[in-house]
Amino acid sequence: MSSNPSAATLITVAPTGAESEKSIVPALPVTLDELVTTAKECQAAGAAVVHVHIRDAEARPTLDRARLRDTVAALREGTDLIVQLSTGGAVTDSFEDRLTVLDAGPDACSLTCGTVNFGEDVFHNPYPFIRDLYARTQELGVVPEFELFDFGHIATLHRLLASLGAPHGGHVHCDLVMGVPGGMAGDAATLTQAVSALPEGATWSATGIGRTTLPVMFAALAAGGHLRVGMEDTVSFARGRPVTGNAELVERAATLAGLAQRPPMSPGDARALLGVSGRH
Ligand code: KMH
Ligand code: ZN
Repeated sequence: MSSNPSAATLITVAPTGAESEKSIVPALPVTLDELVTTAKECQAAGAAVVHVHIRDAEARPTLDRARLRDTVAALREGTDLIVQLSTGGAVTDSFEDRLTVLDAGPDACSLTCGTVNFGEDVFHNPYPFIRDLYARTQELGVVPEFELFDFGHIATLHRLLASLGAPHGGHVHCDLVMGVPGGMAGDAATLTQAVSALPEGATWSATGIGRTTLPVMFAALAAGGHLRVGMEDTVSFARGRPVTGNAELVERAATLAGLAQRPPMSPGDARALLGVSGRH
């Protein structure tokens, strides 16, 4: 068991994602200004990490390198948040483009540990790609967060660590992404089982997609874990009530963490926990 209950709760905000459309979800931050504004608000509300997907001028998901670099620079300029770029991108992105995300010089990146059905789509992560991406994080000094959508992904994480060793920074931090149609269920029993299978000494956060958001958040707090929230994962605040902005999702997580006597962790403490050193 690797729950390592911490005195504080690391809150990651995933403000945009690659799936929701701006025309359908007007509150979704898609421009650089919108992203930086939401990131500042989320930091003030208790977030320590921002998990970043970017959009192009037409609000479509993109992995454009110059845009990624500008985004990293703007988030650093405007916030103290740990900047974690998504290497998952959209289901349509090539492996090559997903590898080059790291060239934008983020503090951290997501690293999904296996293929998963993703609604009507497939999110492809074959082992050779996972291995190459992980090796590149080690070369470039980027701290990975291991995204685990299903139990096989946990087995792959063990395999990866056994063959390539510890991540940059020396600490293993995972994110259980629960409730994706095709991945593990978003409920307390599944969370407990997944946590018990994580590598010894790992820390973890959890996020529940859509209507599993609240059950997963309560279960994660009860089990001593950290939290990820944001409009990448849910666009409803409550039944029939759309999210008005990412900050209210962070505020709710911070309130619940406070009630659990594990208030939000500062970005500085999060850097120490995750092994994120200086900025590139
Ligand atoms: N957009 C999903 C296909 C990640 O950011 O690393 C993948 C995803 C995971 O969001
Ligand atoms: Zn993502």
